[in-house]
Amino acid sequence: MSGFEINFDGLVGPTHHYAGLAFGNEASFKHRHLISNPRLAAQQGLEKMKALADLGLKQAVLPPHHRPILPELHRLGFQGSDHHCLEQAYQDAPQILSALYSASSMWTANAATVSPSADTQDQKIHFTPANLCLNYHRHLEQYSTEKIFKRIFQDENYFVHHHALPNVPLFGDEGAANHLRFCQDYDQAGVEVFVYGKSFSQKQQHTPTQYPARQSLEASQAIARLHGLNAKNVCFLQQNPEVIDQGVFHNDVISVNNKNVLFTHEKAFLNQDQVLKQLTEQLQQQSISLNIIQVPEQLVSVQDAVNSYLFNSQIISHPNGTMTLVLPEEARQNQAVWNYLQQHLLAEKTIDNIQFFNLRESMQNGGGPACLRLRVAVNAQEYAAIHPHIFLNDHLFIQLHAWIERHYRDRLSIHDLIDPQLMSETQTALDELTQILALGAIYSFQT
Ligand code: SUG
Repeated sequence: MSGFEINFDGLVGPTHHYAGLAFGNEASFKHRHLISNPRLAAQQGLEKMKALADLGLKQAVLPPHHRPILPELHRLGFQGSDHHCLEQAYQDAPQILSALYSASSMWTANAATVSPSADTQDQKIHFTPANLCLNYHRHLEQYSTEKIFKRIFQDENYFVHHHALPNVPLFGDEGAANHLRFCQDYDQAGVEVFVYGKSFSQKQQHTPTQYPARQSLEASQAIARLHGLNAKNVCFLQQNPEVIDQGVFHNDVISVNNKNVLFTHEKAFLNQDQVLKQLTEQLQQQSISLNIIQVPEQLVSVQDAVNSYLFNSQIISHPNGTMTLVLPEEARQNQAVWNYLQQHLLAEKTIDNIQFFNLRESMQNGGGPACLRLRVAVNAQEYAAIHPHIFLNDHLFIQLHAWIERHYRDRLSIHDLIDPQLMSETQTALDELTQILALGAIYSFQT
């Protein structure tokens, strides 16, 4: 067996709700305080996983993080019984309560940056959890992410785990959402491209003015060093600040790649013509011939790309060499995007098929198909060393489906977060999930 890529999708947690927490992510802002449906959200994500597993891809599940984070409420000065703390927080600081209940760990493209063993000096797979330090609710994820990853990728012969970078904007890191890896085949050495929004050390004229640049160059450089990547096989590209200001809060909202294919909007990067020419040459030196599908503004505007999440898609490779683009339903509903897909993308023939999924519950918080998955390229030995019980097969699908039915609510408002019942329901659900996935004690209430 040669190498392949595993998609690790985050299961949506039972406290999924709309809080408007992510400044610069326009969907999050637009849908704040809408009533959510956690059960539907989890089912929609699980259906996507099942469809990809049915296509013969390796598909794994990452558990949600434990919520609420009660010790954090105490740290912030809320005192008394748990219920009293929740009520006080709801009255005084509802945004903090939402943050401590957020199910944002579902977007596992932001969980970590992963470098496959074919790229690293010690020939092991390296993981760095993202610190997500520009958003309070998201920076809380890094600790559980590290713990869960160490549990799933335990064997030190194959896997190396780093701590998240320091929690300051200088090292702001959003994980794989700002990371592309080009290769001829998954187990061959690749070129890793780190896309940053801002540099603190380089004198720059161009930075966004409306919305924050979440990923820093300094963070990307630190990860390349930590992972032992060869400088010849690394490239740092700056995101176009203009598109960050139009709601492209991560690079994966405007570009996606698979193997030697880059699917991107013409406005994704700063000095795009020049940097893509350089990238093509760099890849050529590694015997990788870059195939760029670049979408002009004239056919799909940045605004249409942000609204439809055309680029927050997954390009998947089938064993026969064909590729499918996995898109959110919103891309079918956008006329400009639909026309582009039919008249240009499919006619161009790099991508052979397109498939749409309804992920509306996640989309309304700015999370499309690509946000929900973390890619890990492995060889056969590494695959065999991964915790086996998280791989989706028909049996696990049925178990998880029933588990969601048993434990998830079908409506959740911000006000429901003070319901003590929600806290105990969530705890029971996660306790049971760790048994289904045979993960042992990974949550704080279990230790
Ligand atoms: O960080 N939304 C997430 C969406 C992450 C999408 N991931 C990728 N593009 N890879 C974010 O902006 C909204 C939560 C709320 O408002 O309730 C949120 O965190």
